[in-house]
Amino acid sequence: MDNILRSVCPYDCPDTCGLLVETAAGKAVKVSGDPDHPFTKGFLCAKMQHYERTVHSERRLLTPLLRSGPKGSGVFVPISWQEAAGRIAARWREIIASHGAEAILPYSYAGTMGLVQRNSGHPFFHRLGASRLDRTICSPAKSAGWRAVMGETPSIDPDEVAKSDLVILWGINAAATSVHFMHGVTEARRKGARVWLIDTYRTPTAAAADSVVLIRPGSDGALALAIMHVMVRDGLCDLEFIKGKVQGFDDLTAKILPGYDPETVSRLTSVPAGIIEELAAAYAGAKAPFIRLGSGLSRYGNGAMTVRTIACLPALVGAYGKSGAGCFPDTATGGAFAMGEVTREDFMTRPTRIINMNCLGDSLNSSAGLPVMSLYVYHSNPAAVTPDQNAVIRGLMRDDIFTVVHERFMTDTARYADIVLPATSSLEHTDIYRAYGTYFFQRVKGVIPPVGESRSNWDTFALLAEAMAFDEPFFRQSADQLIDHLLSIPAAMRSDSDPHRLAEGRAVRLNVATDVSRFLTASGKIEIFNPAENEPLPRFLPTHEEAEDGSMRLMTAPSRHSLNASFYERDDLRAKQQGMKLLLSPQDAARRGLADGSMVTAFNRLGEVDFILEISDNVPPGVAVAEGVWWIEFAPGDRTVNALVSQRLTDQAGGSTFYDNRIEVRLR
Ligand SMILES: Nc1nc2c(c(=O)[nH]1)N[C@H]1C(S)=C(S)[C@@H](COP(=O)(O)OP(=O)(O)OC[C@H]3O[C@@H](n4cnc5c(=O)[nH]c(N)nc54)[C@H](O)[C@@H]3O)O[C@H]1N2
Ligand SMILES: Nc1nc2c(c(=O)[nH]1)N[C@H]1C(S)=C(S)[C@@H](COP(=O)(O)OP(=O)(O)OC[C@H]3O[C@@H](n4cnc5c(=O)[nH]c(N)nc54)[C@H](O)[C@@H]3O)O[C@H]1N2
Ligand code: SF4
Ligand SMILES: [Mo]
Repeated sequence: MDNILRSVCPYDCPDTCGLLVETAAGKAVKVSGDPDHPFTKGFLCAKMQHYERTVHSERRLLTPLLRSGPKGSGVFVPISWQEAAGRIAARWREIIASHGAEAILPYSYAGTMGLVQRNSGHPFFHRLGASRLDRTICSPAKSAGWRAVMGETPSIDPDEVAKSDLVILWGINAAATSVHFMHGVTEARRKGARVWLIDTYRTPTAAAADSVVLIRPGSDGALALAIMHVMVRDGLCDLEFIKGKVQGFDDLTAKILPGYDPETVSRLTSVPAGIIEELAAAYAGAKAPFIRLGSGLSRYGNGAMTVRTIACLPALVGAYGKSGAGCFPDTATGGAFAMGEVTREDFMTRPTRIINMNCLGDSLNSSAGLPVMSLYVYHSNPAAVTPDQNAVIRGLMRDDIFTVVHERFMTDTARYADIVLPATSSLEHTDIYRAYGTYFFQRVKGVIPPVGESRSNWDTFALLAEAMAFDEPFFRQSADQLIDHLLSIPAAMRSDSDPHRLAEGRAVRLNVATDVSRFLTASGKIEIFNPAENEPLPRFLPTHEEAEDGSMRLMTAPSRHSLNASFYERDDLRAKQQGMKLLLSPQDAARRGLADGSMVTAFNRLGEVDFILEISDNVPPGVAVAEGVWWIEFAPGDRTVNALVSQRLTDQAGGSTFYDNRIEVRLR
């Protein structure tokens, strides 16, 4: 054994676990959790316990590839990096001459969360003058809804949950997506806290809850208003806190809440009125009520408004500012690093057009305006993860669009590329990582050499910059030089950070004032009434799919054994998912004469997808569940879940609406 080195989990997960990697002969042989990490404490989720199997998978791409068969056939020949870069530059010069640089579209998201590797395309494409991508696939509506009430107020510390006596896990499958947060929940429960879960089906997190409330998809805003209705009706609000620190309580009480009595809301939400009463009494009666807000409920046509409404709840009981109480959406640590030094918007000579990433399908197929003539995909897998898979694949099939994909694996997207470039894994490159579910950051170097001829995002853009003859010295620095530069710019959040721990690759705490007693809003108060919003008061808005036509709302939920479309390269983790399944309630299956284990086709106006049917008591009537974002290669048919998801956006911030779709199901 050579060495045990520190690293960090690069995936899009709030925890950002510290890793210890054992290496031997230039390979990673064992990956374990770093016990020195103050939040993740040496425990890794099931996905990362054998990360070395991902890093050294037989499926890793080892050389650049040039397409030699028809688009999508997956037939390629190896070429050198110099040839690949030369071909890309030559084709882009032609496109720039004939259509202008805005005909080139970058597409990236969160294959790696490292601040430099993740953003290393920004300076390049700004300098090129390419179209810009609005990166709104995850949960911008959640942020918008939160900001409408709380402004820039920092989140509380997630560790506070351990001191709570009533925890609501709201629209979050935390047992899959926030495993370390669950340690705090378990601790609170051990001390007597009661845990409520509010979801649309019984997820694996239900096992950790005392009460599970199954709610009609997209109706959580109405539930929050009913809880407030009961608290006002029964005189359970903290009027002193409200008087000093809340704006708009009287307006809400007079104009909005009367319409949301438990009986009315029971019809909107399918939650029995008695449960609404019980939840309201428990919430108002708790000493330290803590809401952990997931993203699921924000991915609807009314998603921002739903989050905004829930964010008002703690204000009514004075929970913000109390130990162990409040509402935790994510941490906001944007001020920790001067990211403009990485993204370099100043390299743009004029503002270029912006394309919403959720609408990639329409953008690639549109004949109106300037067409997309080239797509450059890096650390994202749009053929799998993006809404409206059929439209995306139709676009990727176009012979007139020149597609380059920089990837670790031959993904659904890479299969359609003209040129595929091999990417390093996080163990092979340097970066700096900032968690979004805790207040830590960590700088790590590559612990093994690049596998095959793979190159990091940063090094690839350096090569492309050279091929495009960009003469800015910026493109000739190393990723480490840029990280050194970032760290040399002082920031209040890093004023206490220990340079020795940082140099050793250990997690370092950001110094954020998490005692929420000052509110960073325009009024300085919590803004239930926010005059800057189109709707100055929260109310219940409909989703895109309110029609009750007997079809089912499709939950495109996360799986414990994958992360978006990542980890499908792993035979061991795929096996744990036991095939690409659709979960239906016994009632919905019976009504359609469908037996457990049969092959079914789910369909709507956008597409058809084959699944293995599982009849499950965990799913209520009117809901269908498809966990995980499978690769087409392993699907029972030729499409996966996002062929059933539309490109429609959220009420604010242009977010995805993954959960706001209906399907019907028949025997295949
Ligand atoms: N294992 C694993 N971990 C992950 C991921 C993964 O795919 N797998 N993805 C990562 C990423 S990118 C993200 S953004 C986070 C997301 O983490 P979460 O916030 O946990 O996930 P969501 O996909 O937003 O969905 C959470 C839950 O919301 C429920 N839900 C859907 N609609 C509604 C509704 O109308 N009301 C209520 N109350 N609940 C609803 C879903 O059934 C689901 O159980 O997780 C990250 N971590
Ligand atoms: N049905 C359904 N669809 C979803 C979701 C869902 O829960 N259900 N979740 C949605 C959400 S919340 C999100 S955030 C998006 C996520 O969408 P993406 O960010 O596209 O997520 P991944 O599927 O993880 O794809 C990332 C790809 O990056 C590659 N990669 C990893 N590291 C590197 C690197 O350093 N360099 C390069 N060049 N490549 C690298 C990986 O091999 C992987 O194929 O998906 C969305 N789509
Ligand atoms: S995916 Fe999340 S829980 Fe799993 S190792 Fe990575 S950061 Fe930790
Ligand atoms: Mo996400």
